Amino acid sequence: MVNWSDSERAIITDIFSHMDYDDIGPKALSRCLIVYPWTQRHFSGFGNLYNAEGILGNANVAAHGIKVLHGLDRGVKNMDKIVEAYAELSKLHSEKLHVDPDNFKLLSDCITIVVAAKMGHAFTPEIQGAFQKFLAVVVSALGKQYH
Ligand code: HNI
Repeated sequence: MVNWSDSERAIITDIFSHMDYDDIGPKALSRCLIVYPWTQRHFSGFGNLYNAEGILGNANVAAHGIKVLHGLDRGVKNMDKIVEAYAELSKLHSEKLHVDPDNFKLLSDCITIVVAAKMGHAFTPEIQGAFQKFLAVVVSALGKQYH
């Protein structure tokens, strides 16, 4: 089990209570698809992913980015049982979607970068540490049903 300090809990709760899902979600997913183009293979039904401009203007990518970012809410609400909270999503990504679990880390790094860009100087090392720890625990949980 992961131990969370009071300050880590407070930081995570605070970041998500101010999260602009509709802005961060699309930016993070589109960045992932542009920076790591092999991740595009899972979204062939989403329409125009031909270049960065197409990806950034793609409404399906934007909507899915919001959905994925909201997928972190269950972790925020269940910080002491994150593995259980992600069991179903892990199974879905493994058995049905066949997403390589290495890609979870890539997307989580894109989420960090976009949140950092938005927060600017307020994204202190302490906040980065708590946020990336949270994402690492979610990424690990998402990989748990792979075998
Ligand atoms: Ni992911 C569907 C959450 C990473 C490809 N994904 C979802 C859904 C959630 C979700 C929530 C919706 C499930 C449902 O409808 O029941 N995905 C997350 C989270 C992460 C993540 C929290 C990591 C932080 N997913 C990824 C990555 C890829 C990915 C890295 C591929 C590179 N996800 C998918 C695909 C779907 C999906 C594909 C189904 C899309 C659709 O609607 O067709």
